[in-house]
Amino acid sequence: MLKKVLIANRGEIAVRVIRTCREMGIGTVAVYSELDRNALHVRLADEAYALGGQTAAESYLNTEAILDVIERSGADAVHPGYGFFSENTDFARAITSRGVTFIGPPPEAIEVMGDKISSRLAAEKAGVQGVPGRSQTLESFQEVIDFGNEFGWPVAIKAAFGGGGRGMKVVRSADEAEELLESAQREAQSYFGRSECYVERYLTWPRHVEMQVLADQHGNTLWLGERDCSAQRRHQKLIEESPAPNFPEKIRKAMGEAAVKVSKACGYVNAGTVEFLYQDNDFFFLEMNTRLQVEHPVTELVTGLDLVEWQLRIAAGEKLTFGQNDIERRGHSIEVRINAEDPSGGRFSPSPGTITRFDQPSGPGVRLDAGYAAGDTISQYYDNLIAKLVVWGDTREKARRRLLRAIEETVIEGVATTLPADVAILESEEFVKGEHSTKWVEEKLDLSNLKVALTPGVEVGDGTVRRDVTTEVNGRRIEVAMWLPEDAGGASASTAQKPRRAHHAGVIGSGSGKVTVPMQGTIVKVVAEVGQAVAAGDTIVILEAMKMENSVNAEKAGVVKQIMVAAGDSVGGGDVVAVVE
Ligand code: MV4
Repeated sequence: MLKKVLIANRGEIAVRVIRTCREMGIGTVAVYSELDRNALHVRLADEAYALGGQTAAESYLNTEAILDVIERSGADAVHPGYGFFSENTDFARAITSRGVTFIGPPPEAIEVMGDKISSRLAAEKAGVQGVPGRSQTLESFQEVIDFGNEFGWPVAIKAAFGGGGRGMKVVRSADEAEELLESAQREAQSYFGRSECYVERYLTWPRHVEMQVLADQHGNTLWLGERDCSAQRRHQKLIEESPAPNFPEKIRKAMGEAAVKVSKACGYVNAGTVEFLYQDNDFFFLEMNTRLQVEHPVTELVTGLDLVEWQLRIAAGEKLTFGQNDIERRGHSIEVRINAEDPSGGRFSPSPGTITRFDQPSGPGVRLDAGYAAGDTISQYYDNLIAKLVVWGDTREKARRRLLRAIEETVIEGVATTLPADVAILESEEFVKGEHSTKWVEEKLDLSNLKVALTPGVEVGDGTVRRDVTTEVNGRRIEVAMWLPEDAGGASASTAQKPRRAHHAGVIGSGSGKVTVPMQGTIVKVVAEVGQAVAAGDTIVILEAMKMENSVNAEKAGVVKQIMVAAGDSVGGGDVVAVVE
């Protein structure tokens, strides 16, 4: 077995890996950036080493610094978590050439699955269908037109070396083909450094269903069950569950077997996920994620397996001790992601800051995987996932109600969170019926009136901060919210007792007619037009920064007088991108 594992990651996934290592008696080595010197993953690890730097590139992506820590700590294996080095074959090869185990798949499998055309071909070779399409690079827009005329419109143009939905274009008719192919190639070049694109039939109302697999080094590959991740917004998953609702057992089995075939076709070892689009009782291979995923706990709760434990045992060369027929799936599990984002009006703007209070939910069937505790700061430099709240229930409806109960118990102050949006989704009729698709959150779910009380501890734009206080009037306990000057300090906050109902909230901008971007990044879309009347909160442009798309919104109502940027422009923090008067 492995003796000492270095976790080349931070936040909740580093904490997750450390926990299983401790249970297995394996030593843990944390690494940290300057901002994470006292982060939760650092506090929980046996040993921790500074990488220096603040941004991901300076710290968690600094190969030399991590190789140096491997050497100094004597770690015999590295768990990459997700993101960062998890799908980086140069890193994997660099450590294995030093005799250190990479807890993940062989680099060749990562490479086959890293490129959309080669992964489509690998799936096809294994007898698993992708969305009907052409597994070749497009040479001219005429090929798009010919394909649409043969298979029907709309069609999707995708970047061969892309991912995460970026650069995908939906072509509704032949006359759009030329312009959209050019724009897809341009975007592919700028995002991924390769302009090659290919064409597929576009599915209009698909669900995202993915299949978890485990493969050992001895040729045993098993499927564990699916996760439905259809509740997404701009390719950011919000809620995941297992099993998928309204999903026939026959299809589950066929999808599981397809996932095993795809895994074997690329020589896969360790934990992996095969993604499918599911529509009209048919499923199509989309891509394979060659890492542990954020939403892995829902599979753990229905199967009773510890996926990190199996990642470690497989990496150490152990055989799977169970077969396909031994895997039981019981009940239903749902996970919500708690991000430091303000979902007011459906905008999901980043809300970095210090968590001043964090009351964690507990009770039957509740699991919280957090990367932070009260007093910790969510930095603008990293992913803003604070925690994942995961529940188990014996039916989907019981799990859903349990999750709503657990969310009510959760109190996070100091930063706004996505919990109000999670509640809106969990309470919506479509989610209750399990009829939502990948486009439902963006196109159907109305979050514009999201009823958000303001989060205690978050400055609301006029210099005041909400503080909650409990009083007693005629012997009855009453909760009172007060808006006090920001500099009145947290003293009154500390006297606050937990509200009977948690308030999950957002921040409302006040304001100026100048629309500025909060941080450095790239404009990916200009949404508003000059001359357009906008309300406070309406999106003007979309900014991509730190791998996230952020809506940049009008702070006041008026008419858009000027727009200074175009899609593709780089901007710096504080730059004025539009004027509303
Ligand atoms: C599609 C599609 C419909 N038809 N391909 C978006 C992310 C990328 N990995 C693939 N994506 C899609 N590909 C065809 N032929 C719809 C999506 C899609 C989507 C897929 C999975 C999860 C969420 C999504 C949200 C919007 C679009």
